[in-house]
Amino acid sequence: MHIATESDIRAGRTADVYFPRTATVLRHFGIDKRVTMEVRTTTLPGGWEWAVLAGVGEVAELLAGVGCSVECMPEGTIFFPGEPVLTISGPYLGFGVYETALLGLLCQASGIATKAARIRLAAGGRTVVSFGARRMHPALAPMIERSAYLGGCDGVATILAAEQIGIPPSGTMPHALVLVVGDSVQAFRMFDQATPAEVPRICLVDTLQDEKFEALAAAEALGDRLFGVRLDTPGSRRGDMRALLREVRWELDLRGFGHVLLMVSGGLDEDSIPPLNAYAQAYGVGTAISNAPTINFAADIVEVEGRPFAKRGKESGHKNVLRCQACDRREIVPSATSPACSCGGTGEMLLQPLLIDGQRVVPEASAADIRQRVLRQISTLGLTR
Ligand code: PCP
Repeated sequence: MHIATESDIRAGRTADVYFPRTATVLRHFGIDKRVTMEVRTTTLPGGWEWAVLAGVGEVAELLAGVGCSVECMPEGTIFFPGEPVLTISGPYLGFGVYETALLGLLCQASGIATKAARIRLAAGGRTVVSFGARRMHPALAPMIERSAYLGGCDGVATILAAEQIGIPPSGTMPHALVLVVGDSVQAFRMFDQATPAEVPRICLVDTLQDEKFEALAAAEALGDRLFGVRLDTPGSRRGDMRALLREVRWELDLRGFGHVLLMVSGGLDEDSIPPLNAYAQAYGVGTAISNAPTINFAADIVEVEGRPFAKRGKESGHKNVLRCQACDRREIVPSATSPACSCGGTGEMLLQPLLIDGQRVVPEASAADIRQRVLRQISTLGLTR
């Protein structure tokens, strides 16, 4: 397969070639200087005003044992354009070759987590399941689905990702089951009979007949055991998805199947979800999350041998982000600043030590805790899409 192994990455074999060439030049002339490198982005894709930092755990793994020190916002922190999210200090030759890899780890995971958080906001309290592993290289499925979960998805579809997160995988049934069995109701019954009891019975009701009649047939076949129906209505049949859901809801309720939830999937994104919220209780979102825009973080040297020094267009100096606990103001400050706000309130520095001389100094939080951190900030900061 066309994938790099962990040892390829650690050996610098996924680096842009100019980094190892730079190391060769510096070594040839016996130059190695202590630098501070800063990771930040000045803009976010699609006019986003905020983003979710993800990929930190993998950066810590990548740089563990490398003789550098890292300060970082905790994984799951909401950040804004211009704010440094991570700084690395140490001899350049120790970590410079990892620039490509560490940016890739942060850029993709943060883009996915941010998109998932935006979908979370669009869906309100309704269930959102990550369905997008199939759109990406399978080697990335655990990272993609973990990032989706951190951003606020309630569940993930693939087995290994769920296992690594520590939650059961979420799934309903594919069209393949109905087609191979050859009849919807028979497939619903077989699914019910042969699937472990702990799996919620959610029948896919768009394969062969109209969604309303398949939903009613599923409800009549499974009765109280039917947890929900999923509408993955093909694009060619989507006249008015909201009206279709309203009709299915009405017909189920009329016959005493009010307990059956409606799940929608297929081509959903943050703008197509809110109109469906009146009737849908769950969404499966694929491409919009797994193919989220990447966050274009840059890594720039801002200090050399303890002196502020940066390229044109970049503020020099080792920095941090001060957030005031009293007035909530955020300010980019020199890292040596005392954590006090001009309002008189106590501030906290958002970038905290992650690695000191290559040793991790804070344990990795669980995916569930990071996800809660994201959801808490979205609420306390009053973030909107
Ligand atoms: C879902 C649906 C979407 C897939 C998931 C991801 O698959 O068909 O195409 O959604 P996206 O459009 O947001 O990327 P199933 O209905 O389970 O697919 P299948 O036809 O394989 O049964």
